[in-house]
Parts: sequence; structure tokens; C-alpha cells
Amino acid sequence: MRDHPRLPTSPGFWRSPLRGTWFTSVLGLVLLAGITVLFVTGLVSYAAYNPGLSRVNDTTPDKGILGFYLFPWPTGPVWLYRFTQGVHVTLGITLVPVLLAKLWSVVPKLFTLPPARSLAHALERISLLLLVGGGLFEFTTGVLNVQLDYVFPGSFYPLHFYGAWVFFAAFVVHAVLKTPKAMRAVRRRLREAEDEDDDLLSPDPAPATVSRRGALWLVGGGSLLLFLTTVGQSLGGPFRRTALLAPHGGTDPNGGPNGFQINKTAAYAGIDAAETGEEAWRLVVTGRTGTVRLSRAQLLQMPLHSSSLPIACVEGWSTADQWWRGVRLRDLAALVGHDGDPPDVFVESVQRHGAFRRAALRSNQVADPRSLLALTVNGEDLSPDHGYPARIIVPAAPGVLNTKWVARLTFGDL
Ligand SMILES: Nc1nc2c(c(=O)[nH]1)N[C@H]1C(S)=C(S)[C@@H](COP(=O)(O)O)O[C@H]1N2
Ligand SMILES: [Mo]
Repeated sequence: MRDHPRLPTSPGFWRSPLRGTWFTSVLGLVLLAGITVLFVTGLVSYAAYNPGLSRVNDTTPDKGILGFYLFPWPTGPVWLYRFTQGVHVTLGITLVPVLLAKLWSVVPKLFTLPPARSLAHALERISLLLLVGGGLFEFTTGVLNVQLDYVFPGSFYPLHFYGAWVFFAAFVVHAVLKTPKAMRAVRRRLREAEDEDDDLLSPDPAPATVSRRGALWLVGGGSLLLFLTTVGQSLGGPFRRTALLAPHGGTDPNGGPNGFQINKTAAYAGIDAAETGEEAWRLVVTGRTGTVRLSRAQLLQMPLHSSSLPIACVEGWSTADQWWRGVRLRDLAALVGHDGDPPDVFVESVQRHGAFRRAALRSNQVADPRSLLALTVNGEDLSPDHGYPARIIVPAAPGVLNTKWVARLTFGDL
């Protein structure tokens, strides 16, 4: 038996015959495409909260120039956020095996001595620290937010948002430096040519137990498995049952009150049934001409309209379209003096604590005839868990803007 180096700083310590520029390049090119889509859909998701509208919609008020691209979120197509956020979460989870394999494939480089040969080399290694650290941070915070109701200190949103910019800046530098080499490596392989100065090859490889191609199939198989057990949470119907890995999938999609899933229950949100009953509850609507207080019975006397709209959560799950019925937001605006061109609205819930108890909606969302203060869904009264006595439902918006247990609507430009 030959002695193998014991220290990871010596190249001979790393003996997997799988490592090599081609293997790393294939994974790298997959990540180049995938992470670009993640970044764009992530920024889109941030815009969907309408953070520029009001501080209550935004947990990153110090975004500064990072908010340069923000735009008023549209109200159509109705599945818009369902689609962009479904892609973001499903793709992020699907790429986890690729990311891990890519990092594994370059791990010997982490231990290269001397740590820096020159200033340029030092800078490159620092950018790699941001790249690897940022990448692990973004994937970890994202997965934790979806799977575990989040366990990090601080809010998910600012961490994931600022982290994304740091990570993506390092990612762009890395892509500019490495993509040409990766493309060459992939093309060379197609011509069956070896690379003589491949610095990722082990100088002392152990016998192979699986080919590089086989290893890539393994990684791809892992990704496919994650994809197939996740994607159902953003699709409707029978696919939802396949979302075994997703916290809001797997179970009977039509189970629970009103025939669709609940995010936070009334009990969890601390909603007191006495406050939401016929006797006590009044909707307080304020606008240009003053304040109006309406009981649920009075709301039911107003012109009622129907909208088929989904709920699409930032966590990636969404419902198929549900059949909502209630009063148009623009009709409520008209009631307090905003005829024709309705302004923004500030929505407050009966709920006393929690970040989602209030939200601001932009004038385009108020004006859309599909935007409702819903009183019933799928032909029944809203269940307590889905927001009885009344909740907001707005087309194309993230679920968080669909405030449940609404107590107060204040119309006016924000
Ligand atoms: N008052 C209040 N409204 C709320 C929330 C909340 O926690 N409190 N959660 C929001 C989020 S994040 C989502 S995804 C939807 C979920 O609606 P559902 O539980 O009816 O499916 O409600 C939204 N409305
Ligand atoms: Mo949500």
C-alpha cells in the first residue's frame, strides 16, 4: 500500500477520478442558466409585493438603489405570481444537487497553497468566498423559509434579498471569468480530446467506481426526483398529491374548509371568534368623504361579483382558481367618495400581531373589477381559517396581499 497525503492542502489528498474540468464545466453551465433564472424571478417576486408603495409591504426599507427596477405590479394574467414564484421555488429546490456537486467538484481548490500567489489571485479567491458563501446562504435561507417556517435570526426577506445581490455580483464576475473555459471544456469533450493542463484532475486518482457521465446522471436523477416531488405544490388537481416534499402538498388538495388549503389558521393568528361574529364585526371604510361602517349583512346587500382567482404564496405553493364572491374594492372606494379613478388602499386585519396583518394595495389593483372584498368562496361563507367575515382577493398578487379577517379599509394615495 502506498501512503497517501493526510493533509487536504496537498493535491494528492484528493483522489476522486471524477474531478476534472469537463465535469465541473457541465455543472457550472447548468448553474449559469439556472441561477440567472432564480435571480430574475427573485427580483420579480420582490416587485410583486409593491414595496415602493408602503413600508408595511416592505421589510427591506433600506434597499436604496437596489430597488431601481421596481414597477407597479400588474393584475394580469391572474396566474402571474403563481407562475413566477412557482418557477423560483421549484427551480431553486431542483438545483440543490447540482450546486452541491459543483462545490464538491472544486473543493480541492479551497485548500490550495499558498492561499494567494498575487494580489489578483487574492482578489479572485475573496470573490470565490462571496460566491460560495453567498450561494450556500441563498439556497439555505430559501429552502428553510419554504420547509421549516424559517429558523434564522432576523427576517427572511432582507437576508434573502441583500444576500441575492451579493451572491449575484460574485456570480457575474465568476461567470465572466470562467464561462469561456467551461464552453471550451464541453466542446473539447465532444471531440473526445483530453485536456493536458486540467488543474482539477487528481494527480493520484483512485480507481473509478462510476464514470463521470454516470455521476452526472446521478446528480440529474437527484434533481429530477426533487423536481417531481416539489412541482405539484404549484400545479392544480391530482399533481398536488405528488408534492411529497412540499409542506403544502401531498395531502388531499380539496381537504379542509372551503375546499382548499390554509396557510395560517385563525387560531394561529389569534383571531377571537367574538370579534368576527355578526354582532361585533363592522367593516370600517375611510376615504375622501369620511368613514362608513358596514355589517356583513349590509355588505351582502351591495352588488356582489364573482372572480376565479388562485392564492399563490411566496413559499411556492399555490391553489387552483377558487370561486370568490364579494364586493368589488372599487365599489367600496366609490362608497367613500372615490368615484371613477380609485386610489390606493391600506388594508388592516382584526389580527393584532404578525407581519401579514396589514398590506397596501396599489390603485391599479383596487381598480381591477376582479379585486374583491370576498365574503364567500366556492359557494359557502368564508371559513374562519380562510378569513371570515371578509378577506381581500386580488388577481396576480402574492398571497400575502390577500389579507384575511379584514377590519378596516383606508382609501387614499399612499
Ligand atoms: N390577516 C392575515 N392575512 C393573511 C395572512 C396572515 O397571516 N394574516 N397570511 C397571508 C398569506 S402569506 C397567504 S399565502 C394567504 C393564504 O390564504 P389561505 O390561508 O386562505 O390559503 O393569506 C394571506 N392573508
Ligand atoms: Mo404566503
